Amino acid sequence: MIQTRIRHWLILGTALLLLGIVVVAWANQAGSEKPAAHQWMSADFTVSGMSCGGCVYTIEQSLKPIKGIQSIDVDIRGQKVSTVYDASQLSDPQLIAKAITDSGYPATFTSQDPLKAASTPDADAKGNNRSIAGSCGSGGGCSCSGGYNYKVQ
Ligand SMILES: [Cu+2]
Repeated sequence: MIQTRIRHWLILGTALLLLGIVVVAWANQAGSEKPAAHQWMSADFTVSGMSCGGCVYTIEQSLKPIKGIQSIDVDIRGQKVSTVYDASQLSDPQLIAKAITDSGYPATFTSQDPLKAASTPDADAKGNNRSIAGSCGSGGGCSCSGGYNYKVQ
């Protein structure tokens, strides 16, 4: 009677152990699938009409829905927007220019370059930090100093 119960527990224990091994093996396999490699590019745009933090915010919002954009730098004084994007997700930087233009600031795509390995977001993840904080202080109640940078979440 007791021996039968012990045997039941042994069988149940063995079954659970096997199940556990199968689950762990499956999880390892699922985890080893590599995501597509990033192709980080920087692209610059000439943008007219930007004058304050509100303009920066509007442009930010217009670019957020675009998949593959990693970061945006807005240079209000220079009337320039620089972006870092992943070309494996976003093939045409003209889409960025179009989104900025559609938000009310006529934008022209000027140039793009592959990012050097040391300055890619992938490198950031390994500890190479880039500045992502917005800086302010142009006076006149404006919340920007002509430069603003943020990382797309
Ligand atoms: Cu503004």
